[in-house]
Amino acid sequence: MNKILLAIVVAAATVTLSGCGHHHHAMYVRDAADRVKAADWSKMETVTVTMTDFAFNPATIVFRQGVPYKLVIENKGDQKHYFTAEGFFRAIATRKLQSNTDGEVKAPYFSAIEVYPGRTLDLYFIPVTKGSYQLICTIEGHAGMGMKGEIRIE
Ligand SMILES: [Cu+2]
Repeated sequence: MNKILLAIVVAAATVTLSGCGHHHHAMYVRDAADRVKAADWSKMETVTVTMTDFAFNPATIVFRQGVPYKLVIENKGDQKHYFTAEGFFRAIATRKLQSNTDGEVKAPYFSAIEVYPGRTLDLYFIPVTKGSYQLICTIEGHAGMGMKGEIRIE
């Protein structure tokens, strides 16, 4: 398990370094660790998004810039689903992704989060870059059946 977690962190760090010098939209929040450390997590707000077969509820999720959040991503469907939102993940300072039963992963950022049926994962983060970002489930056919949404940072 430790080796798997380490591989994820290393892969993420590698992409961060190779991203230097590219356009802003292709990059991630560079000072994420400092922002995470400086934030007052006692003021954290909790937002829940529920995945079903085949929708995100709510389909539009709004966060306020600078506020620490726990985003609870729960899968109440009968199938596994992906919370894929690359633009959003590039716009936030990620603290960690946590499972209430299995542990947590600390990484600079994620590009997609898969949640098994009946399970929940919590994403701890701070919104940094204002904008509107696409949210979809990347499993074939799911977005077409309605599994898409929007995440806004205001
Ligand atoms: Cu799906």
